[in-house]
Amino acid sequence: MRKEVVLITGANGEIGHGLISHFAENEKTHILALDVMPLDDDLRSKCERFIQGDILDQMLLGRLVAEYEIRTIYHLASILSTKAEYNPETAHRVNVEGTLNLLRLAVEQATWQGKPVKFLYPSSIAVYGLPDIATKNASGKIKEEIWCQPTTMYGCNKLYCEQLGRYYTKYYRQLAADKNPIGIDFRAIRFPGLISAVTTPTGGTSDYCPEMLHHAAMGKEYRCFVRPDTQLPFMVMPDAIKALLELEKADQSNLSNLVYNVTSFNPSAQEFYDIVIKAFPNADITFEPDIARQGIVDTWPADVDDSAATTDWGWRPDFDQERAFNEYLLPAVKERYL
Ligand code: AKB
Repeated sequence: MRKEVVLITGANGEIGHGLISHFAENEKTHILALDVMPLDDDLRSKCERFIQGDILDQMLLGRLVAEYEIRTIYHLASILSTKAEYNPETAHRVNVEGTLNLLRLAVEQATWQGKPVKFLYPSSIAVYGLPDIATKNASGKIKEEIWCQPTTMYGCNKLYCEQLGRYYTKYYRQLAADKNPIGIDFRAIRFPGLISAVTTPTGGTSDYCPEMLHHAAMGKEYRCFVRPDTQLPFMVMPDAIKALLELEKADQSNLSNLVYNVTSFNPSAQEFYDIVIKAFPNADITFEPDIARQGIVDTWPADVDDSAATTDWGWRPDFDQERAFNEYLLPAVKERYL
């Protein structure tokens, strides 16, 4: 008998940390964790098994199919927006070919199991591409179907993988004579910038908020790479984990979309700075905008409309801006660094 597991790729990343900790504390879930980097020691004991390996390694993925019954996949592995711009072709391989490998694995598992495998995919506000700052300021809350003209490789990859998810769910091998109706159940969330109190992001362009907070708490100087008036939607990590878990549990018949926006609050960089400086009055933070990275952030929406998620699966964040800082971020970073 193959062991029933939940597969988490990119397990050592920020969302992986939150997800594995949640499963370990709240649910009897056997986790098969995969990452190209070693998994942090405190997470290893929470997993059934950790494999250090690459999602581009098809032999490795083939062995997983043979050994485990994978009921749900949280495919978190990806190269984020800033890092992707330094090597777009490598990013494409990891973000697109890697996802394709996992989708294929999911279909194979579904065929063995005789029922669809759930595939949870973190997409991003990077799929949006607003043409200029005037349009961004005038657009308000962006719905899922508009301004999907990304300007980054990462954004292109995420948007395309959403489409691959749709294809594998609804149209895979649609002309085959032996067409197998059992496929995958793809569900994606377009995350805003994420802020965790226990990990710091690497390689993203929304990283200025979490970086500002963690540098201030550590007593390290921080040069913020965007203008003070820059505005993006954000969410704290516990709400990101909650969103993934709630979408996973949602009744399929209630889901009118395969892809959903979620958000919580959307401070300007100046507002974020004001809160951080109040909590850490000696923090050494200055604004030194990097024109290229600023250009990317300026194409992302100032806010998103997450009403479809609210209607279809009852989405509501636990943390608004005030609660996020007062009850999660500030107490946790102070305990961690001070
Ligand atoms: C990034 O900045 O690349 C990510 C994202 C917005 O998806 N945090």
